[in-house]
Amino acid sequence: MSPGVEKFPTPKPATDFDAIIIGAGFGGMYMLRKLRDEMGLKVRVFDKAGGIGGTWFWNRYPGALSDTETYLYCYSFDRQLLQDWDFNTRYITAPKILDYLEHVADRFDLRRNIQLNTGITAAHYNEARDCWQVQTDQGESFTARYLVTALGLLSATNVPKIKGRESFAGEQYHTGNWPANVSFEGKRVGVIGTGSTGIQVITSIAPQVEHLTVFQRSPQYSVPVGNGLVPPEEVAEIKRNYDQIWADAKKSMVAFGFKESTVPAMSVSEEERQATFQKAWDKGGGFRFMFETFGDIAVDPAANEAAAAFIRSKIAQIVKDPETARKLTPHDVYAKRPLCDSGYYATYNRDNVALVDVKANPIEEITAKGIRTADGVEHELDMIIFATGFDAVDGNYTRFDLRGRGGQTINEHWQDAPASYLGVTTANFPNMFMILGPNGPFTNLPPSIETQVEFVYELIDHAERAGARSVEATQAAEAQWSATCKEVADATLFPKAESWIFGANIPGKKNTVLFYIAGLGAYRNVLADVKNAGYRGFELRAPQTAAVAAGR
Ligand code: FAD
Ligand code: NA7
Repeated sequence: MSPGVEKFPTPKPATDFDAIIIGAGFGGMYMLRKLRDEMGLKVRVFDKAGGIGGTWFWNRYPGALSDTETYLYCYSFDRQLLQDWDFNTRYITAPKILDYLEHVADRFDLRRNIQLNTGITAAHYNEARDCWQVQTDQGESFTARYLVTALGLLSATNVPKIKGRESFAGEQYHTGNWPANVSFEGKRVGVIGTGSTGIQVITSIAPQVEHLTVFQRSPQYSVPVGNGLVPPEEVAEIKRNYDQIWADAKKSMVAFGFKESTVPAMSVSEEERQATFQKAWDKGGGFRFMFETFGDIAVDPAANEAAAAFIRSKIAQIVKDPETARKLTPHDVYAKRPLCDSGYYATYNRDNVALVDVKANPIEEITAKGIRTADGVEHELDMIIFATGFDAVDGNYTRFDLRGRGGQTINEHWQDAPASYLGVTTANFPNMFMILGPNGPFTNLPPSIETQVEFVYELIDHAERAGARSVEATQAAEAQWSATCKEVADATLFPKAESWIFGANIPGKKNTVLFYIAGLGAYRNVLADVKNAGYRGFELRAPQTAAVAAGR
């Protein structure tokens, strides 16, 4: 038994596990490592997937690529892991991210505590016994004192309810649940959706398919990703400087590894502004374009319009057919998750690619042969790809039977809006800790995940040392955090664009604030303040000696 366990004197209820973690992606795997190896807890991770890796297990569609630069799309917690990781491309493809996570699982011997192919169907907090009771889709049930939900924020797939979908005689796939060995050769393929995923899949498969029809609801602002080889000297330099790189990233706003600009776009001459945008366009990277060029693109309408106009001018230059260019050109605010691509707009210059604007000409139904639009045209297809995104952030929470104190369901608790205290806990759900829950930071995610896992670890440690039976956020702290997140979001242009960042992509979903947009540095400062103030906003409850003694 590790020294970590021995130092906590309070008798604990007898449970199958000290902690159950749901989800074996970046978040769940690191949480397992911390709780098992550093605190000595008995832990089991469950995932409905057939492999570890979360997002990168599921999203195997062609062209899937992280648009965080490779050297920052990884864990930072282990220096040697960073030194040993060989990479040579600026951005990392999905299969390589999965390889990396597989390596992490082996290196830290994580697999022995991960149960795959097992969905959690219910998790109920049992107040009398101070524990979580968890049921799986394999008919098992387990108890644990702590529940960590690392369910993923872009994981619950959104398949739109389009009339006739079941009648389609060809193949149909959602990008977030992509099977092995899909072949495109000689096929007429339709892609619905042009977000980050749609852009990647469209650009990647266009040269492989016989014909591609893109069904676009909203035109998008996208800039080149700028992928390519990283010279070995640069990799060596990154490895030498890793400590500083992470320290800087964790103090920054979006944690994408560059210095965010503080220069207002309208404070420089038109010539300088265009030169700055052009430089960013040539270098590549969506977050770079939005945050490294000028400091106010996401907040000042004039700055935003300048950036948007620059991208529009590029579309006009790249796309040869004026009508296609017109359809591809956005006119709304540039305030969705910034996108980048490997030749997206130019793909529409190919003879085998057609664009259908489904806002002007909506999809009426899916037929056995393809997709019929309102103009009466039946687009004949062999395959339909739904690149239609996710029920983001709370989607996986509301899809299983999750109940806190007094049997309250998460849907009841989040009736007005998904809420949390600091993105990691929610009131009335004692001893439950979320990784990337609602109102967490909006950044390159691995460092935010690590930040949350480490905070949760310390909070559990704090509760254990105090001999508490449970720890939970107060309602007041949660309400205050929601108000803070709203205030921060309202000071930006992000709420003005309709996207998953505010739940606007799902029909019937309330449009609410789902992120803390002040950045990772600010977020880490808040967490440090909360901790230094004796975990302000959290309530520790004393052990129920009788219940503890009674055990299971
Ligand atoms: P996930 O990796 O989503 O893992 C959650 C796991 O929980 C899943 O395996 C799921 O099966 C499991 N699960 C959920 N509910 C249950 C249940 N009831 N029972 C059992 N198992 C369950 N982020 C970036 O920072 N940069 C990027 O460039 C980037 N690119 C992305 C590209 C795509 C296509 C997608 C979809 C996401 C991207 N992301 C990116 C976000 C990405 O999701 C995170 O970076 C990160 O992988 C999240 O890790 P996680 O462990 O929190 O969740
Ligand atoms: P997104 O960004 O939500 O994009 C989904 C796309 O699908 C988007 O273009 C939607 O149109 C479109 N969509 C959704 N429903 C429909 C229907 N019913 N009809 C037509 N088109 C539809 O998801 P992604 O997977 O691309 O990216 C999500 C994040 O994952 C991304 O930011 C990365 O972080 C990884 P819309 O634009 O809303 O009009």
